[in-house]
Amino acid sequence: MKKTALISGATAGIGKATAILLAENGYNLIITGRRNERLTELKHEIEGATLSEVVALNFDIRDNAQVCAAIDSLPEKFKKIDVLVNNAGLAAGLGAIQDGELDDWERMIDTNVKGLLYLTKKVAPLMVERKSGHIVNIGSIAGKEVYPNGNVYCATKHAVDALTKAMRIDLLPHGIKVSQIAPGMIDTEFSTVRFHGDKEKADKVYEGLTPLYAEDIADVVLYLVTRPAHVCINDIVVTPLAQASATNVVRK
Ligand code: NDP
Ligand code: 8X3
Repeated sequence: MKKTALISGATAGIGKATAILLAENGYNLIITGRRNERLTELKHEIEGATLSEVVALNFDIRDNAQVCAAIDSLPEKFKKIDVLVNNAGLAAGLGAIQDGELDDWERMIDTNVKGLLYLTKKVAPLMVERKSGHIVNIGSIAGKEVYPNGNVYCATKHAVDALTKAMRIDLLPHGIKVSQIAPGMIDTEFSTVRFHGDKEKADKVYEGLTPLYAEDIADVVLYLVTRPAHVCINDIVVTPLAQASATNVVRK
């Protein structure tokens, strides 16, 4: 029987690439995001190209009522979730703490921390019931280090780092694996979102170097979820060759 993976934030970047790769590797999928057109398009693309079944759930992860209603609406078969990839997230703004925008801070905290918690709170009990499952949290190098002007984004990803460790301990008696991937620079829509749609500014982040691509992180997710039953990879930091830490980057 095919396994089922739920991937939050599958309308772009890491989530979309992970959905495609897991489907190619025999998973049925639950894909989520706010942009419904993209979800529908991805569902059709995957179902046309693979033997996977795809359920698309359109909701804002910041709204617990929407999260609960979406998971409750799943057909029984799709409630047997083997893999949860907590990926939906964003950075909003890059500036000194004294100049921070409250709205940016709230979006990051509500999405990266509270949204991840809302979804985990709905899915983890389904895994506990079956004494089986694997949660993969997409953290960041920003959850391992703090860099200039990264303040609140770094704090949210430090929270993901802490929650990953906490979940692994709490879910240990139930046979559920919990892993984190903490990537460095990946060329996705991430920087365009961070700079509120300023694509030119976003492109500068990756200028003069070869960044990671979403597919590189999808590849790590696939590796994590295909280890033997007795192996749990706790944490992986992945950077492009051109990056040694959050702030040490070489450009041509
Ligand atoms: P993208 O901007 O390409 O994708 C982000 C995804 O998150 C989209 O599918 C978006 O869907 C979803 N999302 C954002 N807000 C919400 C919301 N409120 N409700 C539901 N879904 C939401 O970025 P990435 O793929 O790069 O980012 C994925 C994860 O990787 C994030 O957690 C990010 O912090 C992390 N990361 C990214 C790095 C990078 O350099 N790119 C490096 C390290 C970590 P939609 O807008 O349709 O709702
Ligand atoms: C995204 C990577 O370095 O912009 O999490 O924080 S970074």
